Amino acid sequence: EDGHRGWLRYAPVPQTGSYASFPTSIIALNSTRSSPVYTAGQELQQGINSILGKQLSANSTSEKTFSSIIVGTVDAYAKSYGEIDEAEDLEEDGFYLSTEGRNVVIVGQNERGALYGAFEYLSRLAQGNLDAFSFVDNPHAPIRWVNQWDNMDGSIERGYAGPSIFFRNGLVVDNTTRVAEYAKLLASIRINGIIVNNVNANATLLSAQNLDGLGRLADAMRPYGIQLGISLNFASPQTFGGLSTFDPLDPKVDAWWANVTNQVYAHVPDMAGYLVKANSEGQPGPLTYNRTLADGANMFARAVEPHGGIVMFRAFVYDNHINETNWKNDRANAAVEFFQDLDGKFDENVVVQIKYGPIDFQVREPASPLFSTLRNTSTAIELQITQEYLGQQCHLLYLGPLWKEILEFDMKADDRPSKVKDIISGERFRRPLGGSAGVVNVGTNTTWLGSHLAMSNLYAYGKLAWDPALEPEEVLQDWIRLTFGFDRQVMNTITNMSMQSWPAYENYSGNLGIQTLTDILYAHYGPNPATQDGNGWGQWTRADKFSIGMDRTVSNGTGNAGQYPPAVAQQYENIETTPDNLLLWFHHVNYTHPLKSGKTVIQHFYDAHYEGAKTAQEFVKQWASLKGKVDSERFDHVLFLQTYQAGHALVWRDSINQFYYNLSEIPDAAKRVNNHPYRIEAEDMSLSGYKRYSVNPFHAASGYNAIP
Ligand code: BDP
Repeated sequence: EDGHRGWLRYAPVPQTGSYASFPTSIIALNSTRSSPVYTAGQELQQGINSILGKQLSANSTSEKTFSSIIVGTVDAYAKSYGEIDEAEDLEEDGFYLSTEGRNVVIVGQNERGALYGAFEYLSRLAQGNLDAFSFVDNPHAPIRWVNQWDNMDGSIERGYAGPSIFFRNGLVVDNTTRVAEYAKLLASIRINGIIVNNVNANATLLSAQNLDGLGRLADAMRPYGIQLGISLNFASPQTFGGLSTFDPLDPKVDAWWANVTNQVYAHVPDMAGYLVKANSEGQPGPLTYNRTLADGANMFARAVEPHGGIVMFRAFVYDNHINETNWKNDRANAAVEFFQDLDGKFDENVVVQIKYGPIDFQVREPASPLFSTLRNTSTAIELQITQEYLGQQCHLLYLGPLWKEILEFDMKADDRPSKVKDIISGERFRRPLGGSAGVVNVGTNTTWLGSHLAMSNLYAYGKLAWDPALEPEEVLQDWIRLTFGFDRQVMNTITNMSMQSWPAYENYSGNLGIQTLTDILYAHYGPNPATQDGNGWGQWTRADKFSIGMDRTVSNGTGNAGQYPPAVAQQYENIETTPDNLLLWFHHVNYTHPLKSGKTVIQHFYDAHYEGAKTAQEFVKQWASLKGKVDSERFDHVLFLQTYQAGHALVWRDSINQFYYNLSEIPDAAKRVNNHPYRIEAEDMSLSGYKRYSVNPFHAASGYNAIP
């Protein structure tokens, strides 16, 4: 159990009588090799053999045996067996699944839908569900993509599971076995597109050799209905193409991109489209030539339009050298400031891809106000499966509940229900396109993400992209059954640990909306609140001796609260109606400010850090109780990570508490902070073979020293 099959383990299930009348053959209608329907047939055959130990014959003709599993598109089904009523309700990528008659019928609106239906059926079998059911399932949104931040040299930006499965030494890899396996996992959670290279893109991806390579990647993923797309570097016409400019309104530049795009499509005829990060964090973009971001996006849109492609244009545009001395400056305002005047100016095949919060994947952020600003532009939400600021897969953090909260948030645009999930689906503002992009960053590690338990996040991402109405806990439990089997204690324990994991991490990292308080300058990992302020990145806390928090009100602060529709703006403007967990996101208050709970801000900090770290200690015991119930390979791996997390949670607790104690000099009512009665400093022991060194940042170690 090295994790490489993820949740598609197809472990044998305890069988009951109802398995006796199981179908004896699989018919994959009109399938040609490497088509998704063919894949569906193969997958059903292998999966059923593995789950039920039944060897079914598989063929592509319509001749039924007494009882068959029939999988195909709605058109293929109608030709062989006649129309089915439910077909009328099918939308793009949707499927109809019925086990009610003698046959199992799996019909997709298209081939991809048929494959999704097959995976759904297998998922139910693997969870021991043999009920008779019949239903139509359609996606909430058409775009359900993942992004990989893989570099051409094989490294992965913010990837925590080894090098890239796509690139090595500047080139696309030759062996695409892992690529196909990844595509299979993605298809099983109904993902339909993937951007394979980093948003900080390298133009050498466009070399002739790499275009061949892209063709190879697309071929490996096409049988799973996953369309390939790529990130582009805006300056490519100049840096790679040898032109003197990359001005998006220069006809030479336009022609250059049209030509490159034609070449890309010659290798990947069904390419999904482009992803573009422009004028952000040092990346080139149209602003260099005083052109708008829409001018830039539309240039790519024109190039892909004849091929049916789309452009995902990122809203993550901000100045990373903002002047902190100006009280009114605020990075959280950037996206709306850059995009508000461009609404309606993007071509129809452009989708603006918006990170869930206004800053950057922090442990707690409000939903980005840009979701309600853009009414005449298609939008998608960007989520992060890779835990960049959230413990980098060394800390357990099940993200389903965080995403759910954002997706269900009501922006109240024009005082009408306007949940984020219905904005990004295109429904609320009647847009033709929309959906989600999840930054995954799997690597060559057999666990894909570097941690077995972190895979629940990838699973939940796909499930919520398809249907945001799902409950994250139920999604988690499906994943647990598929990944670890049916034992009740295993189920309860992993459920408890996962559901407590976001609150725990928030408790021992950054509370009350102050952001995660990791090191900001590079690693984004351990505690380092001192790096938040005093630089141009704009993830400021404005903490001083007496007070803390960003005043984002319209009346006294940066005006950010005013970027939301009036009903939400009023809620955040007013300190009384701002929820405590976003208090310091929107307001600057004294450490002694009382919260709704009655505690002061500083005492809440102290207490929460103790509580969060305590929960992380309990995870170790909870996991250890599963010894013998989980195979030893995964048991040991998870135990190692949980033990590590328990230790690191203490580092977090004490660093953050000490930092704010030093700053405020307000004692902890429970007399724990700055006073550790039970602690024995390693540097006070007699050391043999160990050296002492001073730790930077100093507050990450008690006594400022570590003994490695
Ligand atoms: C930040 C990451 C950086 C990414 C950037 C982005 O630290 O590595 O390039 O986001 O999303 O969170 O473009």
